[in-house]
Amino acid sequence: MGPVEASLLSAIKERGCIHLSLIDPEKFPGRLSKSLEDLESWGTAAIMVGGSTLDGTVKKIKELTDLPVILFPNGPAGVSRFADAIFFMSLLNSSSPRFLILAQAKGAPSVKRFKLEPIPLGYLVVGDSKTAVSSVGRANRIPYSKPELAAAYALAAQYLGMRFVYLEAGSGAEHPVDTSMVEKVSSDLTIPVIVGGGIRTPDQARALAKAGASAIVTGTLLEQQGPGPVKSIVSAMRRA
Ligand code: 1GP
Repeated sequence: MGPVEASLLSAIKERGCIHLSLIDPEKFPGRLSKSLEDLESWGTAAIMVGGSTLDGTVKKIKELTDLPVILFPNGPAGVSRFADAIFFMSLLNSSSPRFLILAQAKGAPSVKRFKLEPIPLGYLVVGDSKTAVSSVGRANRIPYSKPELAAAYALAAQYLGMRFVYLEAGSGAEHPVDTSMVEKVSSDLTIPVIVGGGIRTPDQARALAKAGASAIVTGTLLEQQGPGPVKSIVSAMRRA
C-alpha cells in the first residue's frame, strides 16, 4: 500500500467518514487557488482530478495545495505524471470491455512509468436516472431498489482484491445514492465505500456517513454554488 492510500485509511479510521473534492480546474478560472486553500482548511482529505486531465492542470493544483492529488480518470488520457496517486478503477457494471479492462490495460504502463501510486477501486454506477457517466460508460445502472445487487458487485470487487468501492450516482444526479444501498453495501464489505454524485446538502452527507459511507465526494457543488455549502457539508460530516 502506498502513502496516499495509507493517509486516506488513517483519516477514515480517525474521522469515520472523510470528504474528497472532485475538481475540474477549467471551471475555476481565477478561483482555484482560493478554493484549494478553503478545502484544505476545512479538512478535505484529498483532491480528485477528473476527466482527461492535462499535465498542466494537475501541476497547477499540486503547486497550490499540500493535499494529496488523486487522478479520477475516464480513460488512458487521464493519467498525469504530476499527480500523487490514481484511482485505478474498473466500471464493474459496464457492458463495454473498454471500461472494464481495455482502458486500464492501455493506461497501466504509464502508471508504472510515472511511478504513480495505484489505488485499486471498483466503480459502480447506480441510481434511477440517466447521467453522463451511465451513458458514456455503457453502465447497466443498478437501481436503488436493488441494494443486494449493488452489494453483490461490491463484494465481488473486494474478493478480486480491489481496496475501495465507489457507489456513483453520477455527477449532478437528481438523487444521491440511496442510504439503504449504502447501508447494505458497507455492512457486507470490509473495504471502505466511497459515495458520490448529486450530494448538495449537509443533511444528505450526514445521512450517507451514518449509513456507512467512508468517504463522500462532491464536485459540482463547489463549481456552482461557491464555498459555503461545501464547508457546511465537511463540518456536518465531521460531526456525524
Ligand atoms: C462525480 O460523484 C462525483 O463523479 C461528484 O458528483 O458533481 O454531483 O458532486 P457531483
